Amino acid sequence: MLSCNDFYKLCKKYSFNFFAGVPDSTFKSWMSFLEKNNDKLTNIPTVNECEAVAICSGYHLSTGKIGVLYMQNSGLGKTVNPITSLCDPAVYSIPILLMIGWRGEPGIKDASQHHKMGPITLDLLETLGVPYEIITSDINNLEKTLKKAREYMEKNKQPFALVIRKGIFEKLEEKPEKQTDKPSREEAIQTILKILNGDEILVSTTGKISREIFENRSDKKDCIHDFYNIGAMGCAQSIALGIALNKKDKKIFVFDGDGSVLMQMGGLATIGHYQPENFYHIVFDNQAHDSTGGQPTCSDTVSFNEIAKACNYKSGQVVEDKKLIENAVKNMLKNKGPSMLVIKVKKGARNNLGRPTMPRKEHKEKFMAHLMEN
Ligand SMILES: Cc1ncc(C[n+]2csc(CCOP(=O)(O)OP(=O)(O)O)c2C)c(N)n1
Repeated sequence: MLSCNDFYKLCKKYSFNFFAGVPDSTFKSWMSFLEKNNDKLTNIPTVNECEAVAICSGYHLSTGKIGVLYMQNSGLGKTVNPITSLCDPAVYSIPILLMIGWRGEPGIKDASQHHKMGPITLDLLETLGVPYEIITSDINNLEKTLKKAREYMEKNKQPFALVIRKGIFEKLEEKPEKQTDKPSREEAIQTILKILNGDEILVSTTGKISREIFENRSDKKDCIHDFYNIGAMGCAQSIALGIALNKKDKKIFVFDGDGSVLMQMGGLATIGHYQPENFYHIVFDNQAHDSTGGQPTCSDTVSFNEIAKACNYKSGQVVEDKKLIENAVKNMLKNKGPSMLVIKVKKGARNNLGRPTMPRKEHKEKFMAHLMEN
């Protein structure tokens, strides 16, 4: 196991002091270490991975130093544009150390949304002309790699990647969450599901939100009203818009997270512009990327409901009190959408949370059949 402190010492030794990115569970412990040691290292959690490329570029432009961008390999897909059109030597030649969590590595069990990106990650880096090393828990190799990366980037002024295998970092003890009166995300979901009549269409975001919806559906077999957007983080709202515009006689709900909305916040403008009256956007705001280990988002300084209204949603409200959720949802349903309800929830989920069990494509076919026949 790689100790966070050893990794930290190497970062210091090779002058990697500035971090920005979107978390991945592959380096969950390193993320908590960064949070605790933010007086020693700078860490900027970003809303998406493209933003992190840009911030690291600005860091380089203003200091001549090299930043570290951490992300899951799904995020690498998003960064293809800024890597090729900003950092590539054909344009500005900007070095960044990419720290990539390798989900879906061939031969290692992982969820289906990683099955494509896992096996093509190294090929993608090769296509981009980004040299890489695969990082294991061997500290001596890591030191050699950081030295090599530093030398390569200084000489060539280009990105270099560390591909981080799953499970190499030591596990750190998790500190108990602060006591709060806020409901858990699952309690809030349960309250809403009880109010709905069962005919609404529900599109949910990446991570534990989708798992909690599935777990609280009494018919765990078909779930024909639900579309679980298990990958494509931030896209649930736009999938729902595509459905809402074409199924005007149905009420379309999005169950979203603060991290997910932030990742594609521009989508709110399209929703507001097209004014789907049957569109109900619920944001479970725990100020964290709970599904990858609870790393903070910047939502504590964001008013999603005000942003939604400024993007032409018909209404936007916030509830913090468990007892007010029911009324807020009922009120929302009395009026035409698009509307947003932000529910402040606490971090965390139960340990025995299951996952949707039906095969993805089969589930999609049933969902489509239901939508198209009704
Ligand atoms: C492009 C991309 N980057 C990162 C991830 C890893 N990831 C999966 S779920 C998640 C957190 C989602 O946070 P939020 O929407 O706030 O929901 P929560 O888990 O807090 O309920 C992250 C960062 C991903 N799936 N895709």
